[in-house]
Formats: sequence, structure tokens, C-alpha cells
Amino acid sequence: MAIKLQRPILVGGIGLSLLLWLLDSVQHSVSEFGGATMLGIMAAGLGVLFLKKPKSKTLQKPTIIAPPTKEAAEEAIALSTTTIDKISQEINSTNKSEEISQLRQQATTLINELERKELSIVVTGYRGVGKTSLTEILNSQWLSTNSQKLEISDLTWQEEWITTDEDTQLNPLSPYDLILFVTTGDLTDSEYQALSKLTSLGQSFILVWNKQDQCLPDQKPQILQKLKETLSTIKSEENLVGISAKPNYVKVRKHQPDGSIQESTEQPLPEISGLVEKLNQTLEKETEKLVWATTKRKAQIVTLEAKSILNQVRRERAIPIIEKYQWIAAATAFANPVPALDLLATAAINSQLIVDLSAIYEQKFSLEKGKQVTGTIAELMLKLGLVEISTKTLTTILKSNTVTFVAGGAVQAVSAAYLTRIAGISLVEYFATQTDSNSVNIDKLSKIIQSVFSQTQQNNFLKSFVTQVMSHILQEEKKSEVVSTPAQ
Ligand SMILES: Nc1nc2c(ncn2[C@@H]2O[C@H](COP(=O)(O)OP(=O)(O)OP(=O)(O)O)[C@@H](O)[C@H]2O)c(=O)[nH]1
Ligand SMILES: [Mg+2]
Repeated sequence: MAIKLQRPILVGGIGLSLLLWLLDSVQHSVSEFGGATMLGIMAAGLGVLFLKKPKSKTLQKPTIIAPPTKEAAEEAIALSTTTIDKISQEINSTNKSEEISQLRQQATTLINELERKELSIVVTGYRGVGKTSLTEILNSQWLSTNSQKLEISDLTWQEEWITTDEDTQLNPLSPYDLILFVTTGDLTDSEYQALSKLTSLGQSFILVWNKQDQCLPDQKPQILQKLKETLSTIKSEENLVGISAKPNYVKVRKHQPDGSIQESTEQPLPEISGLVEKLNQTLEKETEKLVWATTKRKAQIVTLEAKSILNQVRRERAIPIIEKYQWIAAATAFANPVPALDLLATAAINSQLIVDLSAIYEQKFSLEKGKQVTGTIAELMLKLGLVEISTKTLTTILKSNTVTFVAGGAVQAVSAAYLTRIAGISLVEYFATQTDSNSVNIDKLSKIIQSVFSQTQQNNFLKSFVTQVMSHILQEEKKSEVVSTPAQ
């Protein structure tokens, strides 16, 4: 084997070191069971691994964010500009510079937005609560009486807006100044979570209880009380009004002069006076604040978008590096499939990979730090059972393909490459969300590793990965033969 390695230390990867401990026992079990049985066991193992933590349904109280100020909005705009400046230096000569200059343009226009006088209002809520009816009636009855320039549209609330990452404000409601959240009575769990989400994003809302005509008069105070109590947990009990945007037809009985009774159906007029009053008050007192808050959110979005471009560019730089180390790990493991390699030496490839990746993400780890993180990742992979599961899976794939199942080294090679890749991709995702902190957040890293691992378990990724690694190794072998022939 004549594989050129530029780094001084190079035996194995995390993959290899951990894997070798486990390999013997795993190989036993593979030979004892048929491939299908093993797959079953693996699937069960994975199931246990990923089902263990069901999504918590507990209602979490949102952080109530400080009231908006002009200064806070200006700071957010300034941050977006400096972020863009910094990023455009780093990604200088890439195809992303056009996108970056568009973002810069957006950041510049935000400064003028601080003085905006017109407001945009959105009516939202789950399906069938009366959003369209309310929007129509506001447009036809209220808008014309108002001197301020306003825009009102309606948009159905989507469940997934609740779960999007807390850091990202990329929510389609972000650009609206005021939200009218429509419900038809006591809040459901999802509705409460939606309002909590809006609160934590700093988006002002009025909770509109619609279809009050369907409610019996003696039930009204109870529901109102309940809604107020719920809203008080997110400090919004003041933001509640009841309406009937499109009351149901009612039977009307009219006494005729001749003494007979004539029955007909009539639709009562919409009852939205409470809402109109609340809206007028809000616009009068809050317009500036609403505009500052929206502008701040928009600036935050520009910053996030700039960062995401940076992360794309960094990822494009990181992948070839991960692949390079992945092949080194494979080749080394293939050449030395001895289950007794020195543990410290075996971690070296991954330590160097971590150092290289940290440099791309401007976190510049020392080799010492790289070693430490390697140890952490190795421990996590072992604890999560990933080493065991992947070794079993890869062995089964190799065995089912007799052409590639070459000698003992193949399993070690493929596993070393695979775990090196998982470690590399996980770090890339970890660094992408990390601001220069020097301590590694184990919980976060662990979650990322699990998710990267489960992604690679899908879509035949492993099968094609095994083929890739093997053809890489065989290629290297051929090269080394060609190189060594003339020397003989
Ligand atoms: N009784 C009663 N029915 C109402 C009221 N407002 C709306 N509705 C009825 O509720 C149904 C849904 O109203 P829409 O305005 O279409 O509700 P929406 O939220 O836009 O519905 P989607 O767009 O399908 O999500 C219609 O049958 C309306 O007539 C109200 O105040 N009282
Ligand atoms: Mg509608």
C-alpha cells in the first residue's frame, strides 16, 4: 500500500479505535445469525435508540422579551451590516457574493423602515375559525374609516411554525406588525403553543375569540375567564376580544296585523365593535413600537440569512476535508486490521480532522484540544451505541456482497471511514451553530451526532458508502502495485 499521507500521525480514526474493541464480539454474532436476523436486530436497536425520547408535550412558558425600542432595532440593523461585512471578506471569491450584496441592500433599506407609517396586519389561526370572514369585514368596514395606511391579509397558521428552531425567526409571520390570532373558544394546546411562540419571537398579537353567537350567554363569562387566565401566563391577558364575524342565520318571528305569525331567517349583523376599538387604541398608542419590533425582526433575519450563506460556503470547504480523512482512516484500517492498536495513536486522524474543521469555522482548536474533542466524540458514539449498530450494519452489507468482502480488513476500513464521516459531519453542523465558545456543549453535540447518524441510515446511503470505500481502497491498492512494480 502506498498511500501518501501528509500528516505526521496517522493510525486509524475514532472509528477504528472504538471499533476494534467491539469487532470481535460483533463478528461472532454476525456469523451466528443469518443476515436477515441481524438486520432485524439492528432495526430493533435503532428503534429503541430513537424511540427512547418521545417528544415532550409539556407546555413550555416562553421567555417574554423586552418591549421594543428604536435603539434595539438600530442595533439589530448594525449587527446585520457588520455580519455581512465580515462574511463577504471570508467568502470573497465564491458564487455567493451576489446573494451577499442583495442582503447588504436589504440591511440598508431597513434604516428607512424605522420611520414607516403604514402597518401590515395579518389574521391567522387554525382552519375554519373565521379568518377570511373577519378579514373581509375589517377590510370593508374598518379600513375605510381609518386614516392610517393599513394592509390586512389572512394566512392559516401552520403547526410546524411552533417547532421551528427557537433561534431562527424565519417564520412567514415575521414581516407583519400585528397579528390577529383567531380562535373559537377555549384555547387548544396547539393554539396556546402558537401564542407562546409568537410571544417568544416578540410578535404582538390580539387574541380574537370569534363565533361568539354560537355560545350560550351564561357560558360566555366562564370561557372569557378561562381565556384570560391562559393568556396571563404569557402576560397577554389584555389582548383579548370577542367578536362574531359572520353570525349564523336566526329564525325571526313577526306578528302580522291580522294576528298571524310569519317566520323567516335573517343573518344578524357582524359584531366586531370590541375588536375595532382595540385596534384603534393599538394603532394610536403602539404604531411606532410595532414598526421598531418588526424592523428588528427583519434585521435579525438578514443576519441569519447571511450566516446561513457563510455556513453553506464553509460546509462546501469542509466536505472534501472530511472525505480526505475518511479515505485515510479507511486505508489505514485496511492495512492494519489488528484489534490491538494503541488507543492514543488511533485517535490521531480524527484529532487532525477536528483541528482542520475548527480552522474553517474560525474556532482554531489546538491539536491538544482536537484530541480532547476526539475523546468526547468517541465516548458519545460508544454510549449512544452507534459504533455497535454501524459495525453490525456494515458487516452485513459487506457480507451480502461477496465481491467486496475482501479479507478481514474490509470491515475495519469501512467502519473507520463511516465513523470518521459521522464525526466530521456532526462537527460541521455543531460548529455552524456555535459562536466562538471554547468549551464543547456535550448535550448539543450528542443530539447532532444522533441526528447525523440516523440520516445516514436512510436511503441506501450505507450501501453506496460501502461501495465507495471499497472501490477507493482497491484503487489505492492498484496504484501501489503500479508504483511498486518498476522498483522491483
Ligand atoms: N356562527 C358563526 N359562524 C361563523 C362566524 N364567522 C365565520 N363563521 C363561519 O365559519 C366558517 C369558516 O369561515 P371562514 O371565514 O371561511 O374561516 P377561515 O378561517 O377563513 O377558514 P379556512 O380558510 O378554511 O381556514 C364559515 O362557514 C363561516 O360562515 C361567526 O362569527 N359565527
Ligand atoms: Mg379562509
